[in-house]
Amino acid sequence: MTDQQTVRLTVAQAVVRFLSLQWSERDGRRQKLFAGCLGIFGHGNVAGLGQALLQSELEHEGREADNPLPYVLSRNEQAMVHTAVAYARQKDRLQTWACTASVGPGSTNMLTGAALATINRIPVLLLPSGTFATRVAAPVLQELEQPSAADVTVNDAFRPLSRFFDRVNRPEQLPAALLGAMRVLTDPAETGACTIALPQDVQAEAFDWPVELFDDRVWRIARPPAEQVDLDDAAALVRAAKRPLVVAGGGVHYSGAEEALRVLCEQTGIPVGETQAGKGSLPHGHPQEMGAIGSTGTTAANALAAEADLVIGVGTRWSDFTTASRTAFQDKGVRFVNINVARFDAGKHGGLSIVADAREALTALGAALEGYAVEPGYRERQAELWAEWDERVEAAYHPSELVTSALAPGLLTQTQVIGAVNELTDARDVVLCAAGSMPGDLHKLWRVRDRKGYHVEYGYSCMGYEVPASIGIRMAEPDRDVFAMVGDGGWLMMPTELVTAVQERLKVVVVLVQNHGFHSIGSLSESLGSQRFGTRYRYRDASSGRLEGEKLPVDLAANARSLGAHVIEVHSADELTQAIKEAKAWPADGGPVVIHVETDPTVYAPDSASWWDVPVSEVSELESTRNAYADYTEHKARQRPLLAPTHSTPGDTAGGGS
Ligand SMILES: Cc1ncc(C[n+]2csc(CCOP(=O)(O)OP(=O)(O)O)c2C)c(N)n1
Ligand SMILES: [Mg+2]
Repeated sequence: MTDQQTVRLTVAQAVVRFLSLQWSERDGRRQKLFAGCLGIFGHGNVAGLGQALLQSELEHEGREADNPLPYVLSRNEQAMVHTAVAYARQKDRLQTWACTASVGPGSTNMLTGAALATINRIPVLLLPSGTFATRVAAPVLQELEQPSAADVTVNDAFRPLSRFFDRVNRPEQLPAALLGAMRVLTDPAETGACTIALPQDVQAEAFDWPVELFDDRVWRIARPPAEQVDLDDAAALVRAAKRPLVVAGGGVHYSGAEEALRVLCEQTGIPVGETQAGKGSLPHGHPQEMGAIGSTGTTAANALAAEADLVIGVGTRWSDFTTASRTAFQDKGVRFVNINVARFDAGKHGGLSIVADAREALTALGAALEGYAVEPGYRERQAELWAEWDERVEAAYHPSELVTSALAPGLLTQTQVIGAVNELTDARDVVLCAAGSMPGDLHKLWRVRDRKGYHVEYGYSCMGYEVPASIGIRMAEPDRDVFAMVGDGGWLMMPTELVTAVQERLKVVVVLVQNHGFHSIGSLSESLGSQRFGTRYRYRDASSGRLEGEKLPVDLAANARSLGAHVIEVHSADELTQAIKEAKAWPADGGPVVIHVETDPTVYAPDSASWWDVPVSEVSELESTRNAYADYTEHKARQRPLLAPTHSTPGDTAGGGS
């Protein structure tokens, strides 16, 4: 016996108590790390974490607001991870949710969410349940049996998708697992899905825990400063550049670096192109704001990218959409400076790495660039390019009579829908999207007026993210209205989470864009010579045997209504205006509103003058494919390796011209 003070709890009770006591802190502000626990119970967790969460809820009966780990029942385990991710992203990664799922399919349903969280660098804590650690009654219901590896469970599938993984087979292992997960969740460079697999028997097992496991614990979110040598080199590179360009990624938002970026850009005149996660880094209308960059970019940002001799990436992981599959940057001597809290991203494109917090690094770089500004001609070029683009956006928001009269009765253009939502919502409202043709159109066209007003998940671009994510955003910031733009394809993947919004009386607005199939992949297919094959929602035609028959008699408005939403069906621009106003006036605790609108999938947003690498069949019996392949090889020729190292001494080899 020792004089160690202990408290006897089950593993699950210990998990709940521990999570209740975690805090994050940044810039002197402290907040709960976990807003609560999302879950769906089954035999893996009902008596373990389920019992522990019940106990916590009952302890706070009548004082629900004091319950440190409230439970929210979701409808699908993938969806609950999306909800947690959206919440964490909206909270700049300072707060998140835990997610508990049952053994087997309940847990593996979370895999897609895990991948999405890790790819987008968003913290979520996943608690999949596992089959008996003791294995006395194996195989149990839903247990995977691998004849060649007896200790493998379906939860091993989380390993490659998680930034931290542990399985607690013995209660003694729990403290280290919890502390490890907290460390990674709160590390801005490492963060992503953190998974602690909890076998069903272990969850219910009692243990004498050291009391200090349940002390309040504060995790300070680091703001590592840049090293002076790196800043000096970066400043020298900027001073030597004629056409510098900033590419702002999600890291600008997570760090809260928007103001530092604005100051730097105003001081120097350096223009900014934004990735999907970085959109809104500068507000719409700022003179250095060139909007979206890359495959779904504005012609303004893309023209400047093509000419840039120095590209300063801030908090970006340089996805192919950002680099237009490495065709965006065409200057022969182009060099990169990468400001990123993750060394992994900072090293990309042979860039000069500034491994630092974005806000800290931008502020310090601004100081190092004292007295420097781009030439006036470069500012003029930015203004011209932007004016030209903005005019196109205006025309897309308000299509001419010529365009609208060509549409079938009752149809609107998608860009018209985007325009109406943009113009009739408040600056602080959040537009939300993830997959289909809408993310690209929003990236180009949406006018962001608030740093947290744009939420497009485009790391995993996961159909079905939108409805569950709208719940996460609304829970994170109940004083903002959230408008989820969802295609009919995306809707059909995950409409059911609407029921969770009904249950929680959450006002979320879904703009459900019906175009009878995949506008996005349909046009991609056409451009690649595959003739929109298999991308339309049609009956199988009796004579041809192909999916080319009549449109399907699917009533998605009725579908939304059946799930408990208030549904508004619109058939004209005026009705759309009324619907958005009605949604805005909808009570804050009135539950979900769905605006159902049909659009014409053959009217496109303005072109980006850019490219995205999707391979085309090299040989084909189809002329359409052969033509597409010829086109493809032309684009491929513009692709660049972006390998040239950016040396620290300008005038030596960096930016050296060829
Ligand atoms: C889960 C998932 N499956 C498949 C895809 C590939 N995909 C991207 S967009 C798309 C079609 C989306 O259709 P819809 O939501 O109707 O939007 P639209 O293209 O019509 O704008 C598909 C199948 C994906 N991104 N996510
Ligand atoms: Mg569609």
